[in-house]
Amino acid sequence: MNREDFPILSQQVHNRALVYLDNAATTQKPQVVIDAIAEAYSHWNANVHRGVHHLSQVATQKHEEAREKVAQLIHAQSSEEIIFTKGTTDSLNMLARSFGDAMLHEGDEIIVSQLEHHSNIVPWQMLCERKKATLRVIPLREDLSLDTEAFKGLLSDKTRLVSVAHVSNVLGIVNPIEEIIRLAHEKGVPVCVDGAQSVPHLVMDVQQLDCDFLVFSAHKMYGPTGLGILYGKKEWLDQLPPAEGGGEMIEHVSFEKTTYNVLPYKFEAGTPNYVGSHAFGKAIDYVQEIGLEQIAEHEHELAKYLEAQLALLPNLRVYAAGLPKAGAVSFNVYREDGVLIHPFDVGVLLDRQGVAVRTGHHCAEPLIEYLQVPGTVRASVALYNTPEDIDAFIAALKKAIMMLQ
Ligand code: C6P
Repeated sequence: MNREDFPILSQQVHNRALVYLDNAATTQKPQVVIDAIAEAYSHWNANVHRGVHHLSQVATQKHEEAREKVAQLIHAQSSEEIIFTKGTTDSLNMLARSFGDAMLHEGDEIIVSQLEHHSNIVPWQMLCERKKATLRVIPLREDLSLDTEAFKGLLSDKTRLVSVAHVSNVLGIVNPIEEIIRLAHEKGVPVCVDGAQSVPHLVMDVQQLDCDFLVFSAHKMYGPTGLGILYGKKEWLDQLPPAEGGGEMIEHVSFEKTTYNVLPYKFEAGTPNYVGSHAFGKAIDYVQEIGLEQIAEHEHELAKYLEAQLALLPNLRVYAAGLPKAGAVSFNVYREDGVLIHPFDVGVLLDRQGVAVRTGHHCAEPLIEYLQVPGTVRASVALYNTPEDIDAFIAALKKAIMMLQ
């Protein structure tokens, strides 16, 4: 699917055609996105929301058009609900700071799950330390799905927020986020969805999902690095304080009293990444032209094929086998004598054959510890991957396993 639009993919790595299966870490960029960055700096670079001059007006218009595109992408009610950040991690830290300052008190609780990325653990942990609050953790069932019965038991009148990944970056599984949101809302608790691994692979509708917050990164969806989104329902964003102070986020400043700007600018201190937002807008146009549903279907078929091919190999464990997945599959291989082959060794031998995968703890140490392994090998797909990529990966993996016996 449109592989030729991505110039980086036509290169060789270690004299082999590149097979890029590390898309959950970051996706490659189509030429339209690369061109958008060059175009911005070549033709209309100027600071936004500050100048009456022509270039500043053009830059402001492009930045705000991109915000509209993001709002449409996730079906937000209005672009006021779209805050540009530096990435998922920044969005979560901002929310922890803003929500935490306003809403959390000693003895309160925040719920995350066992399979979260560090970015959806550490900011809440730091907040809990500041506020003398407690972090609660949704456990996993034996099949590695979230234990929603246990989640019901964790929800209490002390719970202030639930923050859970929609799709696990390690396991690739799609969590029962609708059920989590429904159960939390029954208790009047808001939910933040970490969409870093879901927005690129699923059709996202925040109004239908009814999540209170959604965070994701542009770079995992064919956009530039250094740009992310914090979506929040307007009624929440209106009542939350800004997380950071500076230019852009103010209405009026004096030493006696500063008043804040309207949404979404209240949460955007300093010069924003307007070149990044413009380029992300082009990435959104690009995926919408292909069709988000078609992309989701293509990736679903690829991930299914990948899992089925892995299942044919002996002495290999696919994690969360058979559960609904979006984008990523994690596994480990064992020697014939039952000893685990270190995922780094597998990763290095795959790289030598031109295949890029991620190995290690994937910034989700609590999950890896729970699995009682040093890490996993993770292959993750994007719209430009093909069944031939999977075949090349499996052939390279077979060779690697043979060498590591
Ligand atoms: N996961 C991976 O290889 P940033 O780095 O801010 O763009 O995204 C952080 C993040 C948060 N939540 C989830 C579910 C994620 O997958 C990630 C990023 C990459 O799995 C890089 S560690």
